[in-house]
Amino acid sequence: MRASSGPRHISGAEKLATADRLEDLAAAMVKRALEHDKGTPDKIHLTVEKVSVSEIIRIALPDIRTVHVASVDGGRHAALAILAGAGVEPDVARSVMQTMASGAAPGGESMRGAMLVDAVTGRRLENDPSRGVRVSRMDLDDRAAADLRERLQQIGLDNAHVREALVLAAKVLHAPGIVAELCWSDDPGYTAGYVAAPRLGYVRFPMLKPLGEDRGGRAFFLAPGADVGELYRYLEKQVVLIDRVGRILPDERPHPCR
Ligand code: WAQ
Ligand code: MG
Repeated sequence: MRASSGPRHISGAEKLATADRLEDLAAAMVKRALEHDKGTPDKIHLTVEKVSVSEIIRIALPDIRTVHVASVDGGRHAALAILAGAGVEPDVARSVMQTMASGAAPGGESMRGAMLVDAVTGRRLENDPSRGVRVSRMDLDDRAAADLRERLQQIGLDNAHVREALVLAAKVLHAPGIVAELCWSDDPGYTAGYVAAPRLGYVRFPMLKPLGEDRGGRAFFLAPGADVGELYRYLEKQVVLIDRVGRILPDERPHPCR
């Protein structure tokens, strides 16, 4: 589903389901589009595509932990340290964060999808800087979904932002040539964001942007020489079903000396 108001992207969501659930799912997606925090859309796209079971890759969710930062600056500082640890050049991480904060699409709006960035040179590699790359065709299976909700409930984090971000990050972390992902929401009421990396898992920061701010985004940092065409194919087309959850690791405080 993708909802917009004039040129402005409002919300989007991806699901995988069996054909018998299609009608209910379509209704739920329309309802969701109409009830978004960012406003009422004047256009809702529903795209339904048949995929065959033989195309499906099954993977696990990443481990998840929260770093309890006390401010947006603290959050961004801690996120930069994690990105550097994952192999993103510090200057590149800083500049991408700055771009995201000021709206990564031309005109200073949020992009509809994600930036693709060379983790060493900082070069932007996406074909269209307004759209970016949109990750699609991924979801949890029923058992993993129930398992995830139960575990997230225990730590007070069972909300759609967290569940869907984990699913998207899981697919991204399995992509060829991915070094790390940086994300924070474009919903004005949701300040949390995360850094994800293959060896570190999903690291959340409750504050990565100020309350009321609607510029959000995603950046996928790539190893130099990564095959951008293959990455597009994987992120947009490969069907990925998540059948296992990851661990929930203990909460952390930011390291004061970093
Ligand atoms: N593919 C690529 N980029 C996307 C996609 C997608 N399918 N969906 C959204 N984006 C980009 C786009 O630029 C949005 O502006 C931006 O990401 C944010 O999207 O642990 O809610 O759906 O507490 O607003 C993360 C923290 C929440 C969750 C992320 O993202 C937590 C969130 P949103
Ligand atoms: Mg949003």
